[in-house]
This record gives sequence, structure tokens and C-alpha cells, in this order.
Amino acid sequence: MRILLLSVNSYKIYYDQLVVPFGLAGLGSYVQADGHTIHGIEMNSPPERGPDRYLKLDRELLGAIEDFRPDLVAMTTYASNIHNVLFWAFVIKDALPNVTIAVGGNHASYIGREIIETCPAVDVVIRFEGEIPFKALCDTLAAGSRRFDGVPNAVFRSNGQIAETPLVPLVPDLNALPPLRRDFFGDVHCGDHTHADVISARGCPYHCTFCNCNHYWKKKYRTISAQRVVDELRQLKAANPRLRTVRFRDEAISISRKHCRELCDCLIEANLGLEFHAHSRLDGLDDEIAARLAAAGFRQLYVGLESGSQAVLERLQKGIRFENAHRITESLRRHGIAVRFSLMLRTPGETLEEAAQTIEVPNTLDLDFDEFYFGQGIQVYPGTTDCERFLQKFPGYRWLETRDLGEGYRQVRDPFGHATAVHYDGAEYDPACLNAEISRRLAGRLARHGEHDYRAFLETRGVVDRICKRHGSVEAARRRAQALIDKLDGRGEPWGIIGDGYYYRQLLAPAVEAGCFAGYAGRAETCEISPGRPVRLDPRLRRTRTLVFALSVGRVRCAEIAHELWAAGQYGGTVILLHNWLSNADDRIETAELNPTDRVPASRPV
Ligand code: B12
Ligand code: SF4
Repeated sequence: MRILLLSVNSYKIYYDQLVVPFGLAGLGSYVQADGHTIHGIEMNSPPERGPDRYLKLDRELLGAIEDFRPDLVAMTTYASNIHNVLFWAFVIKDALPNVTIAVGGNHASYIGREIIETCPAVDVVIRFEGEIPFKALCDTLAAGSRRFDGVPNAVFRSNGQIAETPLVPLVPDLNALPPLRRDFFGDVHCGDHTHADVISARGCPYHCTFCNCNHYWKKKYRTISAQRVVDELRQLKAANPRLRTVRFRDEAISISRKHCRELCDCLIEANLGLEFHAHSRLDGLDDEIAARLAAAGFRQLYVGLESGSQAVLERLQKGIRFENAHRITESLRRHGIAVRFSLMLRTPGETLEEAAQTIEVPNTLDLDFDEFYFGQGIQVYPGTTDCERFLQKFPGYRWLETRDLGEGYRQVRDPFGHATAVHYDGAEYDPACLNAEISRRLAGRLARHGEHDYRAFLETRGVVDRICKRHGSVEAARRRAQALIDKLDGRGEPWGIIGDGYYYRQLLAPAVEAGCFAGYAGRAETCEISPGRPVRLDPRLRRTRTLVFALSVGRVRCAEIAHELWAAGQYGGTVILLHNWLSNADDRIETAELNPTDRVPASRPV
């Protein structure tokens, strides 16, 4: 039989996170010994094609699917790609009416009936762990039957009704599964990469109210032997000589201290020269585990700390104590492991005082901005305790339909207006004050980056991140900025800068501060020329021939500032937008400064 594993993209495009679809690859690996012809297509690759494939007919993609002539198409779902999965089910069924379409994965497992009711193109939904049911499905189809009664975990149409078969127990020993094959997807997940993902366990026994990784895997925690994980890494390294970093996609690396220790010991012995990242709970960590993780090559941990308020942690049933965070942060740092804390604001029932305790966490633990992340509100995923509460308020809720909610709940919609997730903001205070509260409480930390408003800082950081990504690294972006400065100074004419904040500090300040420039006349900060204030440019800057605008505010605002300066008779030279220089990643950089379109505005009053 010909099986197509189709990894369907969502409307969110992850440019830097192309992760092997472990579920689909695992299913293919499990049934390959039965002699099937298996092919994988990764719709997330290349990422820039994503928008053309989200609820849009990409004919080239359809052509590739038709060329393969599958008998069975398997697609995995999560909340954000569900509508695209159903769209492609329809497109494929239209083109290949005899194909069987099966969907499974995290979202479909909970809404199987609704999928079968609303999408005639889907033949069968497989709920929860897939290996055993998938093999049963393949065996059924290979035997020429389309009766799914013998396939466990299935939801399907039968005699005009919707039928469900019982769930099979979880695979008792994950080591009994065949090794994961990544090459179904060609080079996308198998070529010479610098980064790879692995999984060393399935499931989580904890009770966090907002997460369904516990319920989905029946609150069981099953591990893959450390030796087997290391063997997989060794093979990955052999196939990808440039491999540098590996991220463990386990729910939390330290759920079982025994497994964690064994894994570290095996990694230490294997000495693969790789750097590891992983998610972790706070409570599994202590100095001994931190030391082992560090010795094994772990350099970054994403820790679900969620709140600085013990009362909130209790409500979220997180099962951790905030008072331990300080000791663990200190220990991880001492062992050279970078920490990334996830923090949640506006969780159900949260008060402003509780929020303040969470906002204080970066101060309490002395975290810089890349060491924590504030989420706001929760996504209500099926299978969670929070979802049970939601369904009590909205009984019979249909996940695929668009409707208005209320009482703090709202649908998250894709750009086409389709409902994907449900968002819940259950906090008891006005959301409008949150940014001001964060900016006020983190003022000292923002000031270190030359910023004063948290939201504006996040936006600026986003702009800087994108620029750095385009150039490959922050160093490369800085080198580009340095090239501009060298070129300007080389002309022997005076030049200056308008810029401040994170954008200036990250991209231009190192070049300016490193060099001794004959023509450098100084820098004006944007607050000195902000709207509504009389424009006052330092006399030294007024006399320059060129001003470099190092602002992340965009071309239009830059043009406005330039106009203000010219209109006030304060400046008559050339303005260069650093942004334009940094955007031109090719050779045009050499001529960009001379290009009239980079001068704003074209006609100048002075
Ligand atoms: C790796 C990962 C990612 C990767 C991409 C995953 C990919 N390419 O498929 C990245 C980093 C991109 C990612 C992003 C996000 N993720 Co994510 N992610 C995961 C994670 C940690 C592992 C998934 C995995 O590989 N599991 C291991 C494999 C073996 O399990 P599996 O995929 O479920 O497959 C098994 C079964 O489900 C079943 N099965 C699956 N598909 C099919 C299909 C058929 C036909 C059959 C028969 C069976 C079957 O069989 C498989 C083998 O048993 C899970 C958590 C988890 N542990 O599952 C979250 C998880 C899937 N992610 C989640 C979320 C919320 C997100 C984000 C929305 C996060 C965000 N806020 O931005 C984004 C959205 C993704 C997008 N593109 O829109 C949620 C999904 C909840 C939901 N209902 O949708 C999860 C469950 C975590 C959680 N509880 O919060 N994620
Ligand atoms: S948030 Fe983490 S610790 Fe909590 S249930 Fe989910 S995976 Fe487990």
C-alpha cells in the first residue's frame, strides 16, 4: 500500500522551528516493515510557502500528492492547523476519490465526532497514541476492506451513524517501537543540519490545569532508554556532520530523576560534542541534577515557572513552590545553563496583586529580558481541566464553528476568520493597566536597554531579531552597520546619528563605540525630537552632511522626523535609514546610500 504522511502547516509560520513531525514519522516507522511504500511531505517547508498553502490550493503541492498516488493519507492535527487539515482533506479527496484519509493527533483526538460530522472528506479519526491503531488501519486497508470496526481508537461513519471503537492501552514499552525514521520527508528533516530535535519520553503525570500533555498520554510517563536516545543522536551526528544543537521535545526533562540521571550519564560517556536544550519543571531540578545536565552538555532549559504568586501556582495546580526558584536559578547559572522562564499573567481569577508578584519575578531573580517570557491569559485546549470549566459554561461547544463567546472567553481565529483555539482571560482587573504596570515595575531593567515602555521594547526587539535573523547573527548585522559607519567616515565629512533605545544599542552602538572616527559629530536621542516638542538638534549635528537614523519605528515615522527637522530649518543634509541598509542583504548595500529612494524626503526646504 502507498502511504502519504502529510505534515500540514498552520497559519502561524515558524521560520526558525522546523521540527520533525515525530507523530507521523513514528507511524511510518512502525508500519514500514509491512512492506508499504511510505512518503512524507512537510508542508511547513519552505516556511515562506506556508501562506500559499493555508486554505489555498497550491497546485504544485497537489501535483506532488497526485504523483505519489497514495492509498492512504495520514495527517496530524493541533488546534492551529485543524482547518487546513480539513481543507487539504477535501482537496485531496476531490482529486483522488479512492484515497482513504485518516487524521489524528492532539486536537482531532478530542473532536473526532465533530470532524466526522462536518468533513465528509475525512474517513477516519484516530484518537490518542497512534501506532497500534495505525497498523490496524493499514492492515484493514491492505486487505481491501474499508470497515473500520476492527481499528481501535477510531471514529468514523458507519451506516449513516458515527461509530467509535474502544481505546487500546498505551504501548507498554516505548523501546519496543522501531527506531524513528526521519528520511520519509527527504532532506527536509534529514539533510546536513546544524540543529535536530529528539524525544526521550512521552507524557507527564502532573496536573497543570491549562495543559493537556498529561491527559493526552493518560497521565503516564514512559521513557525511551538512555542508550537508545544516545544511539539515535550518534546516527544523527553521523548523518549531519555540522550538527551543533539538539532540543529535547520531552514535556519536561527532569520528570523522572532516574531517567534524567541515566540520560546524562550516557551523554557524558558518549561525548558527542553537542549542545542540548530542553523543557523542565522547576521541582525536578536541584544542584545535583543541574551539575549532571551541565556535564552532559545541556546549555539551556525552558522552565515552566508560570507565576511569582504561590496562590496562582496552587490554582493552576502546578505543583511547584516559587520559593525554590531563586536557589535553582542560581544553581543553573553556576553550572553554565541558561534559563528561560515561562510566566503567565491574567490566569483564571488572578488579582492585580498576584500579577504584580509575577511581574516582579525578573527583579526578584535578576533576569534579563531574554530569560523570561510573559504570556497573557490561557489557551483552552480540549482535555484540560480549564476546558472542563469552559464546557460547563458553554455546553455542546463546537470547536470548528465560529461564534461569539463571553465571560472572558473568546475564539482565536485564523486570518480567514475560522475558529482555532479558545482564549480565556480570567483575571479580575482591567487589562489596560498591565503594560503600564510591567513598564513601571521593570523600569530599571528596561532602562538598561535604553527603553521605558515594555510593549514598545518587545516590538523593537522583534524588529532587531528579524534583522539579525536575516543576516544570520547579531554579529553579522553589526558588521553591516559597521560597514556603513566606515564608509561614512571614510568620506571625510561630518556625520551624526539620531537613535537610541534597544535598536541603537544592539545594532549600531558597538560600531560607534569601538571606533575612533574623525567625522563623528555625535548622537541625538529620539526623545529630543519627539512630536509636539520644539525640535532642537545639537548645533554640531546641524552642521553634519549626513545623519544616520537608527530607529526601529519604520520608514514613515522616520520621514516625519526628517520633515520636522527640515521644516524647522534645523537640518539640510542627507538622511540615511539604517533600516534600509540592513534590509539590503545583497550587494546593493554598496549603492544604497547613494540611491535617492533612501533619502527622505526627496525635496528639502533648506
Ligand atoms: C514539537 C512540538 C511543536 C513543534 C512542531 C510540531 C510538529 N512539527 O508537529 C513546534 C515547536 C513548531 C510547535 C509549535 C506549537 N505548538 Co507544539 N508541541 C510540540 C510537542 C512538544 C511535541 C509533539 C510531538 O512530536 N509529540 C510526540 C509524538 C510522538 O506525538 P504526537 O505528535 O502526538 O503523535 C502521536 C499521536 O498523537 C498519534 N497521531 C498523531 N497524528 C496522527 C495522525 C494519524 C493519522 C494517526 C493515526 C495518529 C496520529 O500518533 C502519534 C504516535 O503515537 C507537543 C507536546 C507533546 N508532547 O505532544 C506540543 C503541542 C502539540 N504543541 C502545542 C501548541 C499549543 C503549539 C503552539 C500553538 C504553541 C504556540 N503558542 O505558538 C505552536 C503551534 C504550531 C503551529 N505550527 O501552528 C500543544 C497543542 C495543543 C492543541 N490541542 O493544539 C501541544 C500538545 C503542547 C501543549 N499541550 O500545549 N509544537
Ligand atoms: S505544563 Fe508541563 S508539568 Fe504541567 S502538565 Fe503540562 S507538561 Fe506536565
